[in-house]
Amino acid sequence: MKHKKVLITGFLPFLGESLNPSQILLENIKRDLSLQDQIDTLLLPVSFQQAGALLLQQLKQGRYDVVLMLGQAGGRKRISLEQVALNWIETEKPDEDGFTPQRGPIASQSESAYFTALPLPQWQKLLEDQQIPAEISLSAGGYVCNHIYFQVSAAIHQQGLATQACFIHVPYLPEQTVGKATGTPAMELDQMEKGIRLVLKAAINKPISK
Ligand code: PCA
Repeated sequence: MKHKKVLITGFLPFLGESLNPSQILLENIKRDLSLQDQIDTLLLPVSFQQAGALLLQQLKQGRYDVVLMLGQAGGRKRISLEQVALNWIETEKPDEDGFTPQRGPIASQSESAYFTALPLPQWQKLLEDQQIPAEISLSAGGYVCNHIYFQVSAAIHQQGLATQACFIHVPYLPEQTVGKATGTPAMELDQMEKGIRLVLKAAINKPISK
């Protein structure tokens, strides 16, 4: 059986946080020698201008069957498998370049949205069977994560770069909730990592159908 080649991305910390769980997950997975031949990793800045450009550059260099993008969604309780990449920016918060883009479409000539073709219900079940809280989410937000998800999805559909993509948001780590409102949800790193590895394994082992 031919294995798939997967590109996994994560983000640096943003908006005053001292860490980003997606960066830690990426670094832990990168250290796993058993995955060396099947994955490439790319850490991205939380920048509207740079993140998508860096990612598209990487997609032009390698041949990837699947792109898994990881990011933090503070306030969420579960690992969120993002179904939709929306052609829209909506944020009042600046990125790490200090840039706050205006509300509006990302690419006015493109589709309004792209839906991932990856089997999110199967992935959700895979995680829930291991008692890892997971959900299918219909919005990756209006900030940098959705921005790269849309750019990658558009590149897949318009230029044939890579084959399939999915964005996965993870909650805060417990230490990030210190100083935030009581009851701010979080997930332990071990549980997050187990979940992401399950998805990664499913993405890698799925035989190439064409
Ligand atoms: N989360 C942000 C950007 C970087 C990250 O980890 C988002 O959800 O857009």
